[in-house]
Amino acid sequence: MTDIIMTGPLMAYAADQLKARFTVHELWKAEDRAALLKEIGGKVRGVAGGGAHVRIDGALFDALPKLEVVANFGVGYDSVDAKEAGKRGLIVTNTPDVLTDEVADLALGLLLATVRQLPQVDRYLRAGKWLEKAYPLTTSLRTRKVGIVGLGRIGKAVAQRIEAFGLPVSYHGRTRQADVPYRYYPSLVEMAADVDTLISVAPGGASTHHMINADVLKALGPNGIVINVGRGTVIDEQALIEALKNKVILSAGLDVFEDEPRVPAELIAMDHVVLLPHVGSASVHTREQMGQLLVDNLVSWFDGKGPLTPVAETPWKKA
Ligand code: NAP
Ligand code: 8YV
Repeated sequence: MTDIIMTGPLMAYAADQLKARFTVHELWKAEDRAALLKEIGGKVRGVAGGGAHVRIDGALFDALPKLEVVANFGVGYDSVDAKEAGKRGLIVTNTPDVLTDEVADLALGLLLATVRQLPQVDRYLRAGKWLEKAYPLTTSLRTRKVGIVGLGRIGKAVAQRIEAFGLPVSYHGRTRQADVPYRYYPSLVEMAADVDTLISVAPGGASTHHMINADVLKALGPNGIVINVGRGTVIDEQALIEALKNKVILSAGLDVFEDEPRVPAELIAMDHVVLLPHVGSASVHTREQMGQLLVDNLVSWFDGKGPLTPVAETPWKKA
């Protein structure tokens, strides 16, 4: 059987299929990872990545001279050095589309939870405070103008849902998208000045690092709400904390953070934010579909049929 490495724990649904088809080495379980890599690295041809915040980069590729393919569990693959993989002739795959609606649903849930303070209201009832008086009136989704940062697959699904809620949508990205009716802003600061609600669905990596910074938050203004379901690194977290503390913006709903799973104590101490532990795709239904796509990519590759969903940096041309 072909040898592959799993860099982190995967759900049994996917892990069991991999174990039935491949000889699987569970890297994250090894007490001495370097020793394990030294022992088995020379025969490993595939990597199933994700789940343990392990970087898959040149150092790992160096330890795996026979490596052919890296299948990432997740559509975002900022933990994989795909450019380096491309240079070495490796293939990287991810899990697009199968999670789009789930993450868009979660983004809308997080937006509503943040605007109408649903977790705070729930805590209020449980604390018996309703018996004393009604919960104070909250801000509203009505009259809000939404700017989406990163109008890709998930961003477009978020936009459709926002439209269904009757709110105007605009967006910022590197390029204007074809066939969308939403206003495009080449400048993020200019979009932030014209809206009061930012929803970020942009990927991680160097090109988006801290693109939502102090200037963007200031432009968004005191009624501003920031929702992030993309990657934590897209927001300058320290600037966000300062903006929330100083009422530069109103509130934030965050599913992703700069240094997961660590969340700054200042954010945890704030009662006017909603914080989720990166659960955008975390339903049984969607995680099984992601797991299946990861497995299918590896099986297809080792059956000689090529990858199903290669990333842009490692395109695949059928011979
Ligand atoms: P996608 O279709 O590739 O969309 C990404 C969008 O971001 C594109 O519209 C792209 O537009 C834009 N973008 C890329 N680089 C940019 C830059 N430097 N500046 C501005 N915009 C930029 O990906 P997707 O399937 O929608 O997924 C988006 C991201 O969501 C993933 O990468 C992942 O990080 C995150 N995600 C999070 C969860 C969760 O659990 N919270 C789950 C799934 C995905 P242009 O190329 O035109 O700029
Ligand atoms: C996953 C995600 O939870 O697909 C992505 O990019 O962020 C999520 O769907 C994550 O990749 C699993 O670790």
